[in-house]
Amino acid sequence: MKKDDGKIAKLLSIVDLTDLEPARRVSLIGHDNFMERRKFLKSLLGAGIVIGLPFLTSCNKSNPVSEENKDFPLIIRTTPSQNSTVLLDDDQNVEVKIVFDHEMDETSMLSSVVITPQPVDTVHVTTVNDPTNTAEPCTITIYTQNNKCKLLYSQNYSITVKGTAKDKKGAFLDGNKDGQGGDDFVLTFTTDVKPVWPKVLNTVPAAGAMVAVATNEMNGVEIFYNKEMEPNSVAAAISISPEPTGGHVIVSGKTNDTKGAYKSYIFSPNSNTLLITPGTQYSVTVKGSAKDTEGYSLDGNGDGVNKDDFTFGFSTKYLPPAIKATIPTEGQTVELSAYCYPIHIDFDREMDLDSINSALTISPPNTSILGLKTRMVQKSNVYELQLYNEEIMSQDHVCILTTGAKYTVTIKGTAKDKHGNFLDGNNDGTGGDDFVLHFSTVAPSSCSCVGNVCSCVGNVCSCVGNSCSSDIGLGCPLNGCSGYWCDCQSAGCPTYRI
Ligand SMILES: [Ca+2]
Ligand SMILES: [Ca+2]
Ligand SMILES: [Ca+2]
Repeated sequence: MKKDDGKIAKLLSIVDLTDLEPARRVSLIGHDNFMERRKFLKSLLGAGIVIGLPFLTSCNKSNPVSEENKDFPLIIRTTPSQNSTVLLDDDQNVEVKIVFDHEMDETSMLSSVVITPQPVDTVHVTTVNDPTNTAEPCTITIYTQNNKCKLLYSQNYSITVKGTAKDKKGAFLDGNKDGQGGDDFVLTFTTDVKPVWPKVLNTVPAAGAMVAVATNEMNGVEIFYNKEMEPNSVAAAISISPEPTGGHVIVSGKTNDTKGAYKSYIFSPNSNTLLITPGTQYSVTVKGSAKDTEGYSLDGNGDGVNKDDFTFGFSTKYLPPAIKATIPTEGQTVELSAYCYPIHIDFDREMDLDSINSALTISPPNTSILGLKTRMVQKSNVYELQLYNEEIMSQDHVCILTTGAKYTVTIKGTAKDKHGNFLDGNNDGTGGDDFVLHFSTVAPSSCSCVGNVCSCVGNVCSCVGNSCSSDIGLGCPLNGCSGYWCDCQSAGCPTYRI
């Protein structure tokens, strides 16, 4: 090192070093051994010996370091960048880092960094020197906790690194990059307005709703949000208790649903519905850890502070089984041209057939020698109770209905579904009462016959001899119909009947 030019080494104090080992007796005077002295003094401090340090003063106050240190440290990069607008994260935090082109003195850095307005929490500064990283040998982190700085929304911040910050060699910061050290660097940035937290707008079923089901399944649970949610965080945040039968699956995303733009849907695996147990109170929670696609956490209770849970509950119960439709319809007059006629009663769910058979009466009674039979057939959205005599004759018709009669079919309220719920015969929402169906029968209006061939227009008719007759009480004796009832469909006398 050169001798100082215009600089004066000033010794403030000294201790008697004669008790130390000769090798460690190093002169405390003179610049040539300055670095060696620093090392030595450090060891003295480590040994509990307190001494005064010499410091350098300058005749030229604008250039407070020795001229051999013209290589003043510069700030080469900042996070946030200069004059930027900063989005604070979920915790109102932002990462603040300042990168220097020199290794910097940690101690000087502690007193050189000032942030205004002052954050609510205590500000810390950590200096990390990395001599192996020649591009960015020193980075300081300014933080309040977890390496991030908690700031306020909608504020103009400035972070000053004073010109008193110095590098490892003692050269002071050239904050304004004019080639001279000892002046401040100022980073200014603005924090953005408070973000809109994600929250739950509504749910289906609604909170506190009673869900009445015909079976052990209901539509999946829908949760609608004000913002698009990040599916994985939402899936991890949603729970339903008790666990639905066979577990549950959650999907989240955009929707065309008029109920909301963004939703989560909870349903059962291998189903679009949710398998539940009627008579159960369910609770659904979306934890505050659910995040939107911007990374902001849920404001579950909607109070403007995020990171709290949303919870709602609903109950389930069985609806009593109900009848959705019948053939014939209530009060219908049936043109009984075919001797037989279908009687169908559609239930909203599968019924216990034994209980129906015990509860079923038809008046006047069916007198077919084949006896009256019943069965339940699953259709698209109903279970159809079919009354019939003999399947091979006519798929599902009840025969020997009398023309000109008034029929009454009754199913008592003792009929029940597979879960033991009694029939709601009068469809008032409460089970245990009778269902009654009335209809009348009349003879067919007309049909025509050519030779032995019956042809009917609009109606099905029976044939007697060579003529068509509406008298279904007689047989068709000719042309293979002898002894049998027959009816003609679109043409001919095609179907035998016992
Ligand atoms: Ca400068
Ligand atoms: Ca909240
Ligand atoms: Ca009822």
